[in-house]
Amino acid sequence: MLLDLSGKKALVTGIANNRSIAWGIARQLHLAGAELGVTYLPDEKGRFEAKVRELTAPLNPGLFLPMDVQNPDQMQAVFQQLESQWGQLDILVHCLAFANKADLAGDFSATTAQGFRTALEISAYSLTSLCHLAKPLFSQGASVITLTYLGSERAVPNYNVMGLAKAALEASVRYLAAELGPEKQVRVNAISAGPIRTLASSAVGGILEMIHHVEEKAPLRRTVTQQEVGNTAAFLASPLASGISGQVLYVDGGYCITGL
Ligand code: 0WD
Repeated sequence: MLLDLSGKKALVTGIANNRSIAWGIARQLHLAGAELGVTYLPDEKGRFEAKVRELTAPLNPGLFLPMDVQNPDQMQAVFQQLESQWGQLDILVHCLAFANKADLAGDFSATTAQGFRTALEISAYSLTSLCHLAKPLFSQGASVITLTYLGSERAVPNYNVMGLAKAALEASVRYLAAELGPEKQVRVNAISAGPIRTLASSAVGGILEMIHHVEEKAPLRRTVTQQEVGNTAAFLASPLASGISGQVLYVDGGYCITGL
C-alpha cells in the first residue's frame, strides 16, 4: 500500500460528533492502519463522552481521555497516559477551535478582551501547549497537523476574532516547524479547509451563504468533505509528505485562488 500508517500512534483531538472534521481524519488514519488515541471535551453531564465513545468505538481507540485545552492538569494527564501506554507519538492532530458566539457575527470592533483571549487561547495557543507536552514523545519523522481557514488572511464576513486566532495558529505552525524539525525531523503543517457544516461552523454567522458562495465560485464548484480533509491529513501524516513542513495546505476545492 502506498499510504501505510500501520504501527503509527496517532492522537486525535476535536471529535464532537459524526460531522466533525476530526472524525473524518480519525477514520482515514484508521483506514491507513494507524492506532488511535482520542480525546474529547468533557462536559458536566458526560454527554459528550458517551457520544464520542460510541462514535469512535468501531475504530478501537487505544486511548480515550477527556481533555479541555484550558485545563493544564487534563492535558498533562493525557500525555502521561500516552507515555506509559505508547512511549512515543507519531501523529498529533489538533482539530479544535472556539470563540464566543457573540464574537462570530456583527462588528469586529466590538470584540471584547475576554472574547479575544478565549478565542486565541483555545484555538491557537493550544497547539503550542500540545506540542510542548508532546515534544519528548515525538518519534523520528512525527507529524503534527492542525486545521485552519481562509479567514486568517481575508476579512471573511462574521469570522471576525476567529480570523485572528487562525492567523496566530498559522504563525505558530511556522515557529513550531522551525523548532521541531532539526532534531527529529518532526513536521508541522496546517490544512486550510473550505467551509463544511459542523457544530463549530454553525456558530459562525451566515455559514450557509458562505457554503453556497463556494459552490458557485470554487473551481471545483463544490465544497469539500470531511473525508477529503481526512485523506489530506493521512497524506501529511505519512512519509509521502516527508519533505513538507511549516505549510498551510488548502483543501477547499480551489476557492482560495478565485477573485471571488
Ligand atoms: O467549515 C468548517 N467546519 C471549518 C473548520 C473550515 C476550516 C477549518 N475548520 C477548523 C475549525 O476551526 C477547527 O479548528 O476545523 C477544526 C474542527 O472544527 P469542526 O470539525 O468544524 O467543528 P466541531 O465538530 O464542532 O469540532 C470542534 C471541537 C469542539 O466542538 P464544539 O462545537 O462543541 O465546541 O473542538 C473541541 C470540541 O470538541 N473544543 C475543545 N476541545 C478541547 N478543549 C475545546 C476545548 N477548550 N473547545 C472546543
